[in-house]
Amino acid sequence: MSKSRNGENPRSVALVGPQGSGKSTLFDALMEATGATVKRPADPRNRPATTTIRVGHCSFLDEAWSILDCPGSIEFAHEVHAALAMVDIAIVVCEPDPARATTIAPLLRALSGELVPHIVLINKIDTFDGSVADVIASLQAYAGSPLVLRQMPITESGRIGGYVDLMSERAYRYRKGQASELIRIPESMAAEEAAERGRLVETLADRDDALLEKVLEDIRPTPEELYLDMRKDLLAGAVIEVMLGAGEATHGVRRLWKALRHETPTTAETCDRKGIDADGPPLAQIFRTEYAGHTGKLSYARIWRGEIKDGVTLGGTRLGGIYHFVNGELSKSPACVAGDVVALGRLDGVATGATVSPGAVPEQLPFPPAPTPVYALAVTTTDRKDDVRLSDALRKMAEEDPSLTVTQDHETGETVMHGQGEMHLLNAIEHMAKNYNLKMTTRRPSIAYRETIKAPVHEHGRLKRQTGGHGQFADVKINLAPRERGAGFLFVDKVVGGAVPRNFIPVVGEAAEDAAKKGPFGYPVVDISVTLVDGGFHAVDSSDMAFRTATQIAMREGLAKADPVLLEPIDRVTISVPNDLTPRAQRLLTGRRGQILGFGEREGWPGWDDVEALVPEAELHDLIIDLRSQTQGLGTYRRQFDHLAETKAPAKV
Ligand SMILES: Nc1nc2c(ncn2[C@@H]2O[C@H](COP(=O)(O)OP(=O)(O)O)[C@@H](O)[C@H]2O)c(=O)[nH]1
Ligand SMILES: [Mg+2]
Repeated sequence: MSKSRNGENPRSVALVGPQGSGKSTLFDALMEATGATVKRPADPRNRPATTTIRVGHCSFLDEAWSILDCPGSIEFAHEVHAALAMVDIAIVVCEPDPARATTIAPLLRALSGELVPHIVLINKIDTFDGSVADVIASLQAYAGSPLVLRQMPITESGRIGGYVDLMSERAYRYRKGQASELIRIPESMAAEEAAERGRLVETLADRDDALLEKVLEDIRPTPEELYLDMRKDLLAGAVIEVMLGAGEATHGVRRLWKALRHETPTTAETCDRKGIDADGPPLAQIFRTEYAGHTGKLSYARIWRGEIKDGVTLGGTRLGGIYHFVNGELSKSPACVAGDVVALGRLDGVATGATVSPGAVPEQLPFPPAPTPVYALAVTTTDRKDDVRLSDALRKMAEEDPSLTVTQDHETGETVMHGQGEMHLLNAIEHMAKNYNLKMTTRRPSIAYRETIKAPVHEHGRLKRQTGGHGQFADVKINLAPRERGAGFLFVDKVVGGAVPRNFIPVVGEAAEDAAKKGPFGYPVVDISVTLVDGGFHAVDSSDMAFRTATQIAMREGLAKADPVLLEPIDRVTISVPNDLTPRAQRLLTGRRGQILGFGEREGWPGWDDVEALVPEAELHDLIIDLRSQTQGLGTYRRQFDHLAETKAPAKV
């Protein structure tokens, strides 16, 4: 594509909002309105949930655009943050339901925090029969700046059939699949319309003295003055424009396009907002990585500066293809320019988030950090022969998705995937099954139980074997004693008079420590001391091997008699929720054997609480699932290992 036909740089917009609010449907409608073809799902009610950013390129009134359709589920929030770090503007697509306003609170917070200009679209207006003012009032509670209604709904026979644009003061009737029809403002609405426009003008006048003067002198501002103010305020994050629409019925889609066209910041303005120098060598930033079949690795990038031609060296690798997304297909281009969002081919070794420049190592632009994992699953192949392919697939998956990490548990031998929820991980498993032809099973990861002893014991281990000529002999007497929690393993030598020769003593120490790696319940034994107090040897038949075996015997028998107990890891867990849900969070924790430590205001989050508790790790596996289901998906938690505690839970070996 490169530059727009009118010579302007391409601009980009992200569609964000909760799952099911209609972003993907709106994406299709926006694309279709420009004449692009889109592949619509056979049944719109069965559109699969979006799990990765979908990019589309199109041209509206001779200007080039990239649209980024983002996932809605909180489990894929990292993709959303990555997209927001790239685009010129975001459209927050919401349900027309005041009760659902809380679900976009974190998003509105992130947008105002990161100063991304945004428009709120109250969607699904085709089936809405409530009050738009109520929806706005409920959203306002979570927004960082005043929401200003741009379009006033016209209700016809109980349904919203059109709108009055409050800036141009023109009225339109929606027509499915077509541009809306210009109509006269219904007379019954005149007074209400004047009041609503007055509110809009006043909000804009807050930041424009010339406009304020006109308001005071009762002079009517022109639509052009209002357009300019709206654009300026939107850019500064001082107001949030609210529009109405219905992607499915294509209501308000052209109106939205026009707003985007007038109000979306240019690449230069976005660079300015982000502190990226306008002058300098070409610059691009990778925001997503994908392994796409025969095309190989694709790095999605926003071009911030200059022009990048295919074949140049980026991040030490020769660029192997520049792709735009035209009509739902990858389309190869010889070059891309500032403003473009493209996929760059075969940039091996270039990670998601990296800033690249042809032939150079540029300063790295900030990129959203990967979120802390909240859910984990152990994964195994059903056929051991596939193990190598599994680790290769997992490495690529983790590279594609920074919010997915993989660890290898040496103690249990488990390969564990960590991520943002059940859907996130199962989605990754499904992707691997399909793209790498792997058969896998998953289960909850094992808990790292430990054991210790509660009573001191004296134990005697003796090896005496006579097999023909050369025999084996060793004799050890040890005291086993519990140590303080966290004190670890200690070996003490108290042998006197050479009962055990010096050269065998370290062997006994090592064998004792080794034997403690697996206690009577099958888990590592911690916090004990082993004191060698006495023993015996034979000048010919004693050996390292014999002393090792005798020590093992003493340890095995001694540990079993020393009142062994199982220890489970306890984590310090902090749940963050809107404070009306604090009691719920507390119940969730106490219901999981949690010991509440307290709660208080979450720092920097007015209206939110942090609830802190000590909770056994064994109870945390699906905490995030319950927490989200009880908090409309808003609750989050973090955890940290705190200590080991005795447990009555039966040992599962
Ligand atoms: N009534 C109505 N339903 C819509 C509209 N847009 C989308 N939907 C429905 O809302 C559901 C979710 O749509 P989708 O675009 O997948 O939402 P996303 O999760 O935000 O991408 C689907 O069943 C759509 O048919 C709309 O404008 N009006
Ligand atoms: Mg979607």
